[in-house]
Amino acid sequence: MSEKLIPNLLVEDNKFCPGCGHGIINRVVAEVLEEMDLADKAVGSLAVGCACLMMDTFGTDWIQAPHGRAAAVAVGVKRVRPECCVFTYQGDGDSLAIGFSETMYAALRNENITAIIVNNGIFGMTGGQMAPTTLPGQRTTTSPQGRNADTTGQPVNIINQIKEVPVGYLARGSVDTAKEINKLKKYIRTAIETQMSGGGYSLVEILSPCPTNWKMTLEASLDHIKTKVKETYPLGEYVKNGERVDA
Ligand SMILES: Cc1ncc(C[n+]2csc(CCOP(=O)(O)OP(=O)(O)O)c2C)c(N)n1
Ligand code: SF4
Repeated sequence: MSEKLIPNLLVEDNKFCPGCGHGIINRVVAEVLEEMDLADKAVGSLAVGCACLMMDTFGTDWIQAPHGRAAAVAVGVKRVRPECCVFTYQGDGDSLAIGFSETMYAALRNENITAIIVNNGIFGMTGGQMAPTTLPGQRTTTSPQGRNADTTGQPVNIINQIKEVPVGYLARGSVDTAKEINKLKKYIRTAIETQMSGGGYSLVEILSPCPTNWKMTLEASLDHIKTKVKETYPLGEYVKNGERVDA
């Protein structure tokens, strides 16, 4: 008997660069939706960035919002189709720069949607510009001397912004090791379970490599996440069933 290795939702090979974290995250999301029997009920909302490459290869229904507005569109879909599993899939530039307001207000209203935010610390598709999540000192195409937090502010930690208000589920995962990918899958499953049981807003932020714009090998990119990015963005669950579970 042949073993099913690739989720049916991944209808074509992805178009991400070699070593990109988006490909792993796509697979994890697809596995969770299929295992929960939600593939036919899922509606994704995305806007711009490398996430958009999914629309041709990830076989669920998609709506493309204007830059940053995926959360607002997802809220509209969920309110009129509450039986659907409605999720946003966005990069950090999209969801936390132009879309910061939409992301925050969906959380502040505890809207019953799931936000998936892929934090690679830069604007990927447009060539590696500084994002709200760029680490202090990190060189990007628009901060060639390294990000100066005195003039550009501290990195945005969306989970710290949201964890003080009533929401259903908040977690931060990573794709830098197989163990972390397994944990990430549990986080995404719990987030979607929260939504489908009417438990309110759920968000999973994911630390993800962009070897192309970091100008690093994949190995160096994963090491960068382990040794640098996690210091600023600690992993784990922060809110579960509407209660704080972080220390
Ligand atoms: C209104 C508008 N402004 C700017 C852009 C250009 N733009 C396209 S993708 C992108 C950055 C996306 O970065 P991010 O959300 O971090 O996703 P990544 O590509 O890194 O996965 C920008 C600024 C646009 N498409 N529309
Ligand atoms: S530019 Fe970066 S985020 Fe975009 S597909 Fe390539 S590696 Fe992934």
